Amino acid sequence: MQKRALITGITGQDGSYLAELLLDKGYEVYGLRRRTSTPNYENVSHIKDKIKWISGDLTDLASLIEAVKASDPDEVYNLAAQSFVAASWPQPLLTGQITALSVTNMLEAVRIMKPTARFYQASSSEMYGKVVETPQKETTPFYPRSPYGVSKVYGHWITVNYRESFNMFACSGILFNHESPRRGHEFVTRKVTDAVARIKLGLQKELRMGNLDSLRDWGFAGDYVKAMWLMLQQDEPEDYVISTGEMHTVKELLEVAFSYVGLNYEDYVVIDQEFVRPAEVDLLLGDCTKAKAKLGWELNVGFQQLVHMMVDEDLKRVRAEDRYNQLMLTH
Ligand code: NDP
Ligand code: GDR
Repeated sequence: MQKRALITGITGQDGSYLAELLLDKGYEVYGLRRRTSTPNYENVSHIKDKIKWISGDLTDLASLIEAVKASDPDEVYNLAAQSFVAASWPQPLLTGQITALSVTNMLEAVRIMKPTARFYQASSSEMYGKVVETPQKETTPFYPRSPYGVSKVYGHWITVNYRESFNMFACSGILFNHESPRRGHEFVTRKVTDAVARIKLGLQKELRMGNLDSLRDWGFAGDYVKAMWLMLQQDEPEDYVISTGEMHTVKELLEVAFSYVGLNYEDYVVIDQEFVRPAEVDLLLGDCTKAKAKLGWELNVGFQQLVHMMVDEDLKRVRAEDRYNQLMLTH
């Protein structure tokens, strides 16, 4: 029997890689998309026709009930969120509504319509926030440092609660930062690799950045979505940390990205208070021993390879956009 999966946040970075993975495995993939005046399918354009699209919004329970009814899923992956930490200070209530409370909407929709469906919640290393213990593992206490982090803690515990209250197969994946050429442009890796491409091609002169000292455990999104799927294939629902176990500063990210195209980041980077956060998460380093042992999950792409891959893709894209703009100017 062909399995059916419902993915929220399918137009985002992780949703697009997960949809690819599930389509390759022969799943029927349903994607929840919210209405926007100008729809953006950039990340899923290559598989758009293979996805069964359902309209809905995470903040609207009725639409989620309809979505679960229409897709009748074996597995539900709840990836939708207001996912940009920096935006969660100027928009704390919106972040709370989408990233926290709406997890309950999704769980309720599943509980009411298809309680046997397996449920994945996209939890985050941002829940650890202030350093209590390193490396951080499933048992490390949470101390979030942003409205986003606080919201994810709610999403995490309500998922655990539905598992314990209603015996639902609900798992929470505590994923550390993961990146790719499909990463949103405001996140630090993509902001840097896009700027490196533009500076190299003479289209940008400087790069304005915030805190260069924070340490992150950066992996490749394509590897991380495999862990999401693996969690839902186990006999028992559990929570897992997914990480590389290696950390780098933002400064190292700059060094690797700029030196790859023969440039020195110090010639271009300007510190701008606009990008410094009201409260910072200084250090994230994950211990994914449990995932490796129980899920058999493995990493394929390392830090340097990831940054180089992103720079290569941005060079290709920016070159193509520039050629197009030149063509438009001459016509
Ligand atoms: P993205 O920001 O790339 O994608 C977010 C997705 O959520 C988009 O498809 C967006 O739709 C959708 N969305 C936002 N609000 C709503 C809403 N109200 N109703 C329906 N859909 C909505 O995130 P990522 O792919 O990077 O991350 C996926 C999930 O994993 C998120 O929950 C994130 O918080 C979490 N996470 C991410 C990590 C990372 O390093 N990437 C690490 C740990 C957790 P639209 O296209 O319309 O904006
Ligand atoms: P993060 O990712 O907040 O860890 O959340 P982001 O890439 O935004 O920031 C990483 C670190 O870089 C520092 N930084 C800057 N960040 C941005 N965006 N822009 C800058 O100019 C800049 N300068 C320095 C930040 O201060 C921070 O320390 C991501 C998101 O995907 C979340 O959804 C997810 O839950 C966590 O990762 C795990």
